[in-house]
Amino acid sequence: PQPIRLADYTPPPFLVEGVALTFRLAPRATRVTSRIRFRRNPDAQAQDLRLDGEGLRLISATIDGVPITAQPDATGLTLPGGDLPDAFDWAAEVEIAPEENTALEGLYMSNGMYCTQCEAEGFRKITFYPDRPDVMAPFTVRVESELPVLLSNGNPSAQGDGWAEWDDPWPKPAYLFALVAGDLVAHSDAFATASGRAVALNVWVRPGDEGRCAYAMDSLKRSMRWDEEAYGREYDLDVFNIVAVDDFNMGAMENKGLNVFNSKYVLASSETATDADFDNIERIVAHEYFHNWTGNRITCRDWFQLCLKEGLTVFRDQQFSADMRSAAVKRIEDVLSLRARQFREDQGPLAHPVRPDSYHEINNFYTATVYEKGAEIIRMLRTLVGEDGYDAGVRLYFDRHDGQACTIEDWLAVFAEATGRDLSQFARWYAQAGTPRLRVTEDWDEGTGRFTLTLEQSTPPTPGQPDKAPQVIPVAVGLLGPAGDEIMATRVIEMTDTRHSLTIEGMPARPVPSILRGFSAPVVVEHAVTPERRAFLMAHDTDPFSRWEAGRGLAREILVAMVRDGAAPGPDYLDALAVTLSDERLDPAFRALCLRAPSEDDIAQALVDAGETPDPMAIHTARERFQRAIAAHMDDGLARAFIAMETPGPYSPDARDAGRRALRLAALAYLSRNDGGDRAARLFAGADNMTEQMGALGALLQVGAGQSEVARFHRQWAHDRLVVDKWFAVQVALAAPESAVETARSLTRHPDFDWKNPNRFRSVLGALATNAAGFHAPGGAGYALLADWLIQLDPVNPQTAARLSTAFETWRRYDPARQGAMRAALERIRATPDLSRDLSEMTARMLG
Ligand code: HT7
Ligand code: ZN
Repeated sequence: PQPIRLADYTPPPFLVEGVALTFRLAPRATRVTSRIRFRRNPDAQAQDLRLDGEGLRLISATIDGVPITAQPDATGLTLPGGDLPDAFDWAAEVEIAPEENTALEGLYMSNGMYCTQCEAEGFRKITFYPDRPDVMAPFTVRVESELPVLLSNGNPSAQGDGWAEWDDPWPKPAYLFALVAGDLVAHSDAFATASGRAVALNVWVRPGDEGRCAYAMDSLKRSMRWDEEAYGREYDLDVFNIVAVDDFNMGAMENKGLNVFNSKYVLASSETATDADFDNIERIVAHEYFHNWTGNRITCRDWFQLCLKEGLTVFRDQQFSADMRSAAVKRIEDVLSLRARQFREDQGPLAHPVRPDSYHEINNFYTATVYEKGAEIIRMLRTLVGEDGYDAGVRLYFDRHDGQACTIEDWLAVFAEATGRDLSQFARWYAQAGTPRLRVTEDWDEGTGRFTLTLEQSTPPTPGQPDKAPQVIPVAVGLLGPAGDEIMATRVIEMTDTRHSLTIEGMPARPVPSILRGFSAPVVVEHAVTPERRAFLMAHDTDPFSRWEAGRGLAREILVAMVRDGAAPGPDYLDALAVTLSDERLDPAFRALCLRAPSEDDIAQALVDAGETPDPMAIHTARERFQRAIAAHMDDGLARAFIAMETPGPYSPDARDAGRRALRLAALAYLSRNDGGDRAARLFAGADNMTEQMGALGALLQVGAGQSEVARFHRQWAHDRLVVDKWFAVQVALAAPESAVETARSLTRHPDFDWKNPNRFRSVLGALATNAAGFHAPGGAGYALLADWLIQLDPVNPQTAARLSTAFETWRRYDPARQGAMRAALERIRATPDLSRDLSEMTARMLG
């Protein structure tokens, strides 16, 4: 099949002036009637009207009351343009079977509740419609069902026994349509907007879960206020509903006025959710809420422009979290995630531009590149145009494009206009895949006191893009004096050419540069720096990100050396880490991040960068020795931190207490290597919150203990689906390399393993892929197990299967035996009869 190409975009031949839908809900035979008012688009060349429709049983269809003669094919219905009046009413009735919908796209059922997921192309599984984001229309919806709660987009307009009607006045694309019907209860609240309008807020959950909604609600209210204050954006309906669903392919969905969430990102209590869960809930509630303006009021012209809404909304949720918590810690966490997910993607066969130019299945492009690199582009743009320029550009964007379906060109044009800058070179960030490399060299002339910093950029080839042009790279640089004092405050070098030099005259002594402060661009810095220099920056850099980065770089180098020749970490590093651990001026959350060893995947990537073939087992062993060396060297300091970071009083998910717990549990993980898990066993036995219970369990499993705690944990939490997900995941993720595959295999036979539930599937098979040494254990059993399960899942839920197939994206990194086994697994998947478009595209791209 031919891919869909950005270059082939044409405007819709007909626009929609209004849509009225009626749903008569029944698990196997839901009737959907649609009345759609079409009008010919004056900006389009005359064309046939394509109505998308998949898996629909057409019962009747008329145009202005006259039955149509056209017959649907497997993907929709074409109405010949020449036969159509300039404006007409379409009326149709179709039948669908939500209970049989296991793919969780369109209208489906989860625990007796009806819900929808229409992004990207799920609406076509509900009724015939031009299912493309540039067709925006106001919708009214009538839902008929015996279930007590009947929800759709917009404001409630009328309701009676067994029915409810909803009216969404804001024109929207079909991917933002939503309907929910179920036996639900609400945790309710209210919000007064800046202009004084009252908004009713509800978080809808299954009965029994209403006590676990407070944090999501609080996050929602803080998000609403923040968007008013930071971006001047008010909410625009009388009601905002959030619904928690157990069976969900991703995190959450920003349907207009009716956000649908994976229950994992709504439900939280101190007993059942970890600090990380609370953090995610805050972030994701904010993200979906922010989409109301960046995505819903202004949407994407086509799916190639996905980063227009996603990159911007991720950037906005990052700003929000930075304001709610520690900005420095948030930045480090975002960079860790970017490197782990996006850099990895960018360096392999799945690399693609932030705005791709072709696809087979758009669901495969909800990637770290579109989301996270997309957010980094917005951050760079803000750095380049300045805060005021950014605010002016954003204001113009909302003023000019409200109610429209836009492109990246529209987005960049408002900044060019508001600031007078030429952003044509900057636009390359959207078009070129790959992570730029920034080579840094220094020149010091003792006699004249002249210091020169030279930067050279290059971007490696990526699939379909052998040659890259230079990009605009904002490089934030500062200089420190030999005593650790800041002698040049942060300055942003705007690099536009392949090579750029900065010379500073009259320095009394050789300065120490601090490069890429705040991680000012998503690039890899190649700078040959001595360990002493890194330790110096780790102790003195005034930029917290760069300070952390210096320690991280040091740890990475030590680990690479340990993998190569079995070396041990030297006292310099260990002493510097000990100083950081006990420096009470530093935020505990920051110290916890400094204690976190680079992941096995990071070390593998560092070896690949050095032109070597990573051995996952050798990496695992080296990392374990590294952590044991830290534990042995810092036992006293770790023990002190473990005690000092106790959080007295009732559990609070706030950043301060969460940071203390993060440091306490990081210390515990090291201490367990010294005490065999005694402290962890005691903490597990007495923990009154899930953060400490899970932290203690993880610490035990990491040292090969904890089997009785595993059993106890399951007995305690067998009734709680989200906690049981954690129970599955932790055992697989932290299993010893030799037993990880068997652990995963035996858990797939556990009676609680409900493989059709995406969270549960991910908790075993997704966790296996995160256990690098276990997944890559010699013999290829991990690859075979994952391939078997992806083949089984694909016909049931292709989207989730395709997403998890990315575990294979690094296959070319490894030795011939592993490469052969991974390749064989991918080929076996590819050869499976009737493979979905999702998984076919992924395997084809990975195999190259
Ligand atoms: N815009 C949404 C992306 C999405 C999605 C969400 C849930 C299930 C399937 C999905 N397909 C695409 C989520 C977001 O970025 O906010
Ligand atoms: Zn989003």
